[in-house]
Amino acid sequence: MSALTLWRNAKLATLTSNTPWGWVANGALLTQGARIVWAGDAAALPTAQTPHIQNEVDLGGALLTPGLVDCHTHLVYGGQRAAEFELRLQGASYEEIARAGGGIRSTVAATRAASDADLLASATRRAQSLMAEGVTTVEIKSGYGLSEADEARCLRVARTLGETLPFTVRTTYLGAHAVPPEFAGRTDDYIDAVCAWLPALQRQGLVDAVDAFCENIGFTPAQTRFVFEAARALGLPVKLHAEQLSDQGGAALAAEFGALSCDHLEHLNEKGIRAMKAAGTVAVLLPGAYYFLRDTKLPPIDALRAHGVPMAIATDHNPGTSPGLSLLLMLNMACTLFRLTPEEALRGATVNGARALGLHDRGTLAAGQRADFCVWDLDHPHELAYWFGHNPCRRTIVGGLERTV
Ligand code: DI6
Ligand code: FE
Repeated sequence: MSALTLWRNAKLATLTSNTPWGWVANGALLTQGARIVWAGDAAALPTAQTPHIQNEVDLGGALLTPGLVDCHTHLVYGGQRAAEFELRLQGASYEEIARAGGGIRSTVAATRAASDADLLASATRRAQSLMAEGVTTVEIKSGYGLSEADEARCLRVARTLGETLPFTVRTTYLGAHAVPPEFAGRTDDYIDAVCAWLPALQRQGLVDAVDAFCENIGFTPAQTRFVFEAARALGLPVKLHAEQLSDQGGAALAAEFGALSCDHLEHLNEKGIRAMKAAGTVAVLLPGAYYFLRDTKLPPIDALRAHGVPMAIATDHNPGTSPGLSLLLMLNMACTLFRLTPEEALRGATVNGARALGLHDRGTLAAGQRADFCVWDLDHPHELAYWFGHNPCRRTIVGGLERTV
């Protein structure tokens, strides 16, 4: 057996069981390379393993959790939209700005104008902010290129981030985010193009999943179905921006395609909830967008909980509706605004976030999982959802190695 590292003298929120937090008061972890080989009560450390321990790290009684997973971001884009924020403060709505050609389309223009190096540099800085708070896996969507070349460019930048920074990147193709100016008035033609670009993007290894914006200012369920059929034909999993601003029945449609997740969900109805439950689809809640749009319609949290639909929490980082880069602040907002418990919020940014990406090898502290974990300057995990504007992340271990950001 090859060398083991013992991480000892820690409090563990393993999140492995239904016991509160999967709590282990006097815990330890054994890692081998990029994997956890054992996690549990220090007194139960398997004696067969001890001769193979080559390194020992004393964590001084600190709190350990799985590495955080931000399962919904739009991290790669050019420009910013602070002027649009001011317009909204003066009374314009997000939909009005979008219909007038601003919104997503203005970021598309800025993204197309940006060089690859600029896109990579700005996305790197954003990724570093997320990582500083313990994010070890992030999903990044395209959707600000909206041409074959620019979508490929943005997805490539996202892949490059994953190759150059110490975290995992999963990429999602969101060609169906908005209609670009060259397709104005020809939405169905644009959807055909979005579907036609997909095989080449997949061949270049740029796509882990496919998403769409099913909305009155986005795409209809029928158009979304075309995109999903194209994804299914290539064996790619789907996700959906569903029921954010209106009830389009998008969640039920996505569930029909076995979607990994439906995201936003403020206007989700009972039928959608049942369909998501039956399909094993994760509900990704995005309190940053709810807050920044000053939304008042809450996602149906009680019903999601009653039906046992797994809930995830993410930043939705994007320049229009959620310019924040703190997943910990989202945990706080998930509790204050959406009334999740602190434990639901943490599970949402770890094990359920991973599940929303189709990843089952991370999100808990257990044998066989990736050795991605955070060491916090905290006594108890409920503090993760309590403090805000303060970063208690002391160390992050990714694939068994300590990272410096
Ligand atoms: N929903 C969102 O919250 C983002 N995209 C989407 O489909 C917003 C994108 C933007 O305004 O730039
Ligand atoms: Fe989004």
